[in-house]
Amino acid sequence: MEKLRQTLRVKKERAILVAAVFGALDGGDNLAELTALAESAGAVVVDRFQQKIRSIKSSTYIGKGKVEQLAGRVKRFKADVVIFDNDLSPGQIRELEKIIEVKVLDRSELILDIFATRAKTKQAKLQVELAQLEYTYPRLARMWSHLDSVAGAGGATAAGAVGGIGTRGPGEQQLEIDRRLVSRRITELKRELTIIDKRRIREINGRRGLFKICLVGYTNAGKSTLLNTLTDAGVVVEDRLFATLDTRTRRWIPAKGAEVLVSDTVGFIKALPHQLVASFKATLEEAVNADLLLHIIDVSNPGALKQIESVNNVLKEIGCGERPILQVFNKVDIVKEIGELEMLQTLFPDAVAISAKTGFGLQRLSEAVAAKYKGTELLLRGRQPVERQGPEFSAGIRHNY
Ligand SMILES: Nc1nc2c(ncn2[C@@H]2O[C@H](COP(=O)(O)OP(=O)(O)OP(=O)(O)O)[C@@H](O)[C@H]2O)c(=O)[nH]1
Ligand SMILES: [Mg+2]
Repeated sequence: MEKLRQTLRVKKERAILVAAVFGALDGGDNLAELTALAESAGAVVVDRFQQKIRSIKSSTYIGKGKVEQLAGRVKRFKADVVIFDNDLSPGQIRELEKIIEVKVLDRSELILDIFATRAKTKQAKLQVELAQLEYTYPRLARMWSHLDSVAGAGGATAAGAVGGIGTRGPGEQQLEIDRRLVSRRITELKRELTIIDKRRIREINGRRGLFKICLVGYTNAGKSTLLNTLTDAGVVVEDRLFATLDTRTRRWIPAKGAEVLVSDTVGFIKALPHQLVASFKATLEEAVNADLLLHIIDVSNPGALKQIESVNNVLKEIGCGERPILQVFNKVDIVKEIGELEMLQTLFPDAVAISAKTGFGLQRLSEAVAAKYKGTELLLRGRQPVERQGPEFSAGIRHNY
């Protein structure tokens, strides 16, 4: 099982990135994000290109001629892996690998790989493992053929058979054994996660009388930085994608007499694999239960508007499309295009502009949150009293299992 996971790793490998786009090329947005993803996974990007396509080729996604060009570039740049921005079917990956002769990964596999390297808590580890297994389950055949070629067919001949395509040798049996192992492990993971989820739900219920805020937003938008600035939380902040995979909750007093809980959680990205959204449901429960969502937007990023749309889509997917939400324009200290910021302001006139790093605008943010808090205070008083949980609670609630 561990071997299988390693085949999807991109650590310290020389990567060529490919983004196949329909219609007009987007000026490199797709490649910029894919580069950040590949580098977050530890790869070195040696070449990248966008390919305009009119239709998807069922066998190789992009046209055969282009695949051959790609194979040439792989040799020239001594690449170990080709990463597509698009999601590829197991069959397409198999065909591409045959021609290109190095490992081919798609965007979802890359994201899953980053999550796997970032997961620190027991819950996050289980959640990532579940998502990876569910994603890779239909791809097991491909991975075994890949492993066989890596091991010089040693895997297939170990039990005395001549390996190769179409032969019902031990390779095939191994695949069956693996399928069974994977499906057993998936059941096990789901059972373990259910136990952890129950504990989390008890905790969330225990905070019923408090006003809860959840920081949501695109990965790298500055959610953890904001939580740290507001509450001295000491959460790790990094200029890498998916720095945070678990939830931290801290107490914050935005105005006299107004005490709220703020939770920082996992960031979103365009086309987040569904398997990840599903297995991170419990971590995202914080957002579902929040009285107010603060949508943190990196307005220094030229793709901010598209990122807002992606976040809104994930919010809908996890069932909080209708929650009260306040847009927070972060990183205003490094905005270069004032025109774009003004355009965003016309679209979201209530948004509060801040810099989580310099502290700019935090007073206005506190006032805006306090106003929302006052609006629901009466409602909150009607809820059950809060269970105070001793010194651990005042030091901040951690969700590290
Ligand atoms: N200049 C500037 N940089 C910021 C600001 N807020 C955050 N950053 C930087 O942006 C990067 C990402 O910040 P994080 O707080 O880790 O972002 P996040 O939203 O928690 O990211 P994930 O956990 O990956 O979803 C770090 O390098 C921060 O120092 C800001 O207001 N101004
Ligand atoms: Mg974070």
